[in-house]
Amino acid sequence: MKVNAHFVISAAKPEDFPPGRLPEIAVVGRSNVGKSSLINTLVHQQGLARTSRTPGRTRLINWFEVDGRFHLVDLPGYGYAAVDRNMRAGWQPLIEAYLDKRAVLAGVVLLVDVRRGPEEEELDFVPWLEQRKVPIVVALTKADKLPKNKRMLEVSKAKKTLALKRDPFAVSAQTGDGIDDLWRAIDKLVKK
Ligand SMILES: Nc1nc2c(ncn2[C@@H]2O[C@H](COP(=O)(O)OP(=O)(O)O)[C@@H](O)[C@H]2O)c(=O)[nH]1
Ligand SMILES: [Mg+2]
Repeated sequence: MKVNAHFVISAAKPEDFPPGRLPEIAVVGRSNVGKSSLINTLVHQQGLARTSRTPGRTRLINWFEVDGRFHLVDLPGYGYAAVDRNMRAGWQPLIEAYLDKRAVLAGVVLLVDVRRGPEEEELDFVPWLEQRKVPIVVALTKADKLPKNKRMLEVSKAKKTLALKRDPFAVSAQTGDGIDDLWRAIDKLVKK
């Protein structure tokens, strides 16, 4: 499947958010969970979203246009910097400002490291989004790090912990596992 994607703009504060021209799918998760890598793999363009071995590097929101149809939005990671620690839900004000006010937001892809499973931030985050009627798709990242049987166990554990209606996806940006299924889910959100 050929995907056309390009970088649109970055913003460090709400005043700099671009006008909402297309539906947006926001990719959210802890620093280093694999947000940028997943975006690159989804659009088959390594190096589009910058990836880093050093957690907490991306402090900006980045917009990527996909097939002239929607925007994938790479949000800053939460749960790493010391400044986050005292914040109630642990995600940063910029993320909250975006998610709370974005009229074109079609859904959130919440990423959780398959080896860590959902933690306090995600337990807060899911109901926070549900309250705002934002559709959520949960994906467990770095699935290549676990054998298939352990992955499936983590999938059902995460579903239960986060009280999800459907199974989260187990995905790997490295092997491409689960990427097609995640694409279909994103596509549905965009078309809604
Ligand atoms: N094994 C494996 N490593 C991954 C995968 N996705 C990301 N990583 C690694 O995890 C680190 C953080 O990835 P990045 O995409 O920058 O995370 P972000 O901070 O959430 O944007 C990098 O070293 C990536 O190479 C994956 O699917 N499998
Ligand atoms: Mg990143």
